[in-house]
Amino acid sequence: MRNTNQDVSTTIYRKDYVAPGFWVDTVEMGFDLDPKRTHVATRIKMRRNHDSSEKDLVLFGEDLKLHQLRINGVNLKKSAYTLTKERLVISNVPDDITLEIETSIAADKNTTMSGLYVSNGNFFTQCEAEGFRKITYFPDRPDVMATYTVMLRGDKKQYPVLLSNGNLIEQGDLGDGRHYAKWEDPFKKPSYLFALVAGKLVCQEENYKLKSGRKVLLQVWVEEGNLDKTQHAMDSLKNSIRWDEERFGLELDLDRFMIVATSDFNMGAMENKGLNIFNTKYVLANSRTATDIDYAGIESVVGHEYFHNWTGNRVTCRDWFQLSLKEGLTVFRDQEFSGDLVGNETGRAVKRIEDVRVLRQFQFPEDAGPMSHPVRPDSFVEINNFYTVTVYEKGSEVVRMYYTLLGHEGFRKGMDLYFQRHDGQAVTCDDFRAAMADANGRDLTQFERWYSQAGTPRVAVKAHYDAKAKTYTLNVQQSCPSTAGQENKQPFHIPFALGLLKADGSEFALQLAGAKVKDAPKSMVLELTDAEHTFTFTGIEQEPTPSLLRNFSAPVVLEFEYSDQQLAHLLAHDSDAFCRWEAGQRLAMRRLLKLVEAVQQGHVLELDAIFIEALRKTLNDKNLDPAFRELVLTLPSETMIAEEMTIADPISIHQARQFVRATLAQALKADLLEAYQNNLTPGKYKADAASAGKRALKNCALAYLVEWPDAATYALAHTQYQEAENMTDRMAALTAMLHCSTATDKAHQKTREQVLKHFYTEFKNEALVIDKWFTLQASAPTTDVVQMKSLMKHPAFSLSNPNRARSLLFVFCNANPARFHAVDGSGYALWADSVIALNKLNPQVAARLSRSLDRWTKYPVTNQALMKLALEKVAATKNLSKDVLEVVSKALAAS
Ligand code: B3K
Ligand code: ZN
Repeated sequence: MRNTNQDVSTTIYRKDYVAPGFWVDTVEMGFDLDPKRTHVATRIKMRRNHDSSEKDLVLFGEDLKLHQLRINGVNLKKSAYTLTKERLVISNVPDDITLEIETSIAADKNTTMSGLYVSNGNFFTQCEAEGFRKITYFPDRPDVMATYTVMLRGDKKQYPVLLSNGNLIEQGDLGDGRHYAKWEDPFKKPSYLFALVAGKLVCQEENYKLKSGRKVLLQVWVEEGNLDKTQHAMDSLKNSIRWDEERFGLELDLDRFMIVATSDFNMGAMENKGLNIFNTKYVLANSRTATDIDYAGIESVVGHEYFHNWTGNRVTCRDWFQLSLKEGLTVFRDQEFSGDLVGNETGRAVKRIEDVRVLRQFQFPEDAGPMSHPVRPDSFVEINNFYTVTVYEKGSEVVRMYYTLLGHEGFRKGMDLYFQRHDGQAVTCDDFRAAMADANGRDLTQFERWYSQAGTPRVAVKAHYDAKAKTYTLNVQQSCPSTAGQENKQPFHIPFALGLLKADGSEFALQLAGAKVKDAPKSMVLELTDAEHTFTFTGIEQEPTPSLLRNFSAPVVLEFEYSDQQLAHLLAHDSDAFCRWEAGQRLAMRRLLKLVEAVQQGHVLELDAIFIEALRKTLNDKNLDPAFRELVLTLPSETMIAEEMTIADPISIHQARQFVRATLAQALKADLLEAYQNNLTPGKYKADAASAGKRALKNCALAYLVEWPDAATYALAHTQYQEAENMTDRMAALTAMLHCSTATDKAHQKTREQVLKHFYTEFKNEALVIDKWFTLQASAPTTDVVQMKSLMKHPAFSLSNPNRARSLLFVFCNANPARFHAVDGSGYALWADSVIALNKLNPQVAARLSRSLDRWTKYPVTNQALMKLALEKVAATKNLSKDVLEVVSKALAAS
């Protein structure tokens, strides 16, 4: 690969960690806010860390104007320090110093949304991972923790609201049209948790009483006009506070907790101490503008950021390689929170299945692709590229495995010890593992491999039933494919949960040979530590159907040769909801893969009765939660099918999947209509799990029904669109009308154009709804590159707003595979041009988009060649950010 950009990026290795040369005790900052030139005066009290090998004072800084530099009151001459594009290094520094720095920032020119930036006239900051260095020179690394006092000064009219971390200790008028606010955060924190917000904002606030009786002030800040959309975020915050008290005994430590929403944000939200900054997508909701999925997303992200207050903020990461220490753990906590909040077992199971689906759809491909990395990476070029599904979602699975191995109480003991040992410290994943092990008297040495080895392990199971001896033997072998830089893998410590079903659907008591126990359980967790194990169960009167990897007890691929009958049996009876759902998915995947082959070979497509009847039974089973039935009825996505193939063929995959949908629609028409009618939710909109589950099943039925080319079912969707009283139903009807196989039929074209137009006009002032309008079209099977280009010219489209860019471009590249992978390469050309354009504006967002070609070696050779060309075009672009360069270089290295 010819790459002129290679020299600009340096790889940083975990093994090179050196403790900071200086500790910081206090930071005082003064901001004079002006979009063109914000002046920042910083006073830092520092002392030498005698245990460090770093003798110079190393400060990081980027895109800053340096005006003054003083040590202990004395101005430093230029010759006294070395200033490069990214660092300020001062030698021969005394052990105890007060460092004073004056810098200025052009926040209005900052399109990266990292550091201090302006959005819609208001100031925001984003400092994780390394944005604080765009505000002042600082030892901007997470192991340097200090207390902060912040003075904000700004124009009263432009910036009536001035917020920073911690508690407001003073505010007043400056007499010159400006005012000030002084904030003090009593807790030591790393610089990445610093935040300020200034501008025209309004808030919903509430005094809230903690379990201990202490009163705190909760605020949700938004732009004027959005106060009718903050209640759900506020409720979610209160639920989070209560949950963390009850489940983990963790109390909110500040007197005030603020959430601020902005429409310009690189990701979902940020856990700055006491001043969480959120993407509007995860704050604003009312029934008119937000769907059930949006409501659930808000609840989990509000929870996630709140839970960081302990897992991330009070105990933080020593270095960025330890990112999963806070992210994996906090995702686990938010998943548990959402599961607990539903309040019943099925609800928990539904949440679990949804989370596993995300892991498989996004993390498994990442683990098998060029960006594959361990949960605790060994190296990176740009840390922002490592806020990945591996660090977050697989990281959460790793935490969940402790939970499964140690049990509810054992896990809690481990958490308690972790906080007892490390409150106020910056620590490592090893410290967390040690707390879990020590609190439970367990040896978790081997468990470390979950942090150090990349790749998705395979667990292959073979069964043997001995009718005479009444024994059932499972031979279990684990392996892990090699990944970039890791050829040979050592066995993992895998919790492997299972049960054995009888023919009537009940379960055997599990008695392992040689270990007779009283009250043998019906479900047990085996611990796999070797490459191969054999387990024999006794007293098994008839050949059982094994229910394996219950509740998805480890992030692995399970290989077992199930017969269709066994799968249908599990789908009908398994007491483990995950395995029950999984059986349906296996039945579907098996057929989908065969059908893709049939499409490729031009054979007749057929769907068998076993599958159709199994789904009919589930659909009609009133004892099952509607939300669960919807999950079973949803076929594996096109991306999941592609991952199961050696060479993915997106167009055939799409055809095969659509064929299954249309055939099911035809065979189950009466059942689907009945499910539709039985799951209506008349009356006032309620976002609770039970109502959302009903809507999900009803709308899933509708999406199937419109697959059947029949004027009546199309009219059903149209009527639902017109009469919908909430966004969930409205959006579902619109999606059904636009995404069904018959969407190309001339017959309904006018109706479709009308509804799209109506939707736009109705919601043109609701940015988050207009994002949906773009998403709907970007993911429609009828939208090709030509239409994409015209959508990109729409006046409402903007590349510089991350939400908008994601709603159109990312969706097309990631969620419309049959069109994106068009054989002429037009999708790839659009991708390359967009990555290049975004790179100039916002490298973090550009790097995310550049991940869309990760799996390029999996496609037919003609596609591969075109994808490679597109990747090379991006790689050769002048002034390419290290963010994008790292991703495309790794992709190209996979050839
Ligand atoms: N910690 C932030 C993510 C920051 C991403 C920086 N590129 C949000 C979260 O995980 O809660
Ligand atoms: Zn997080």
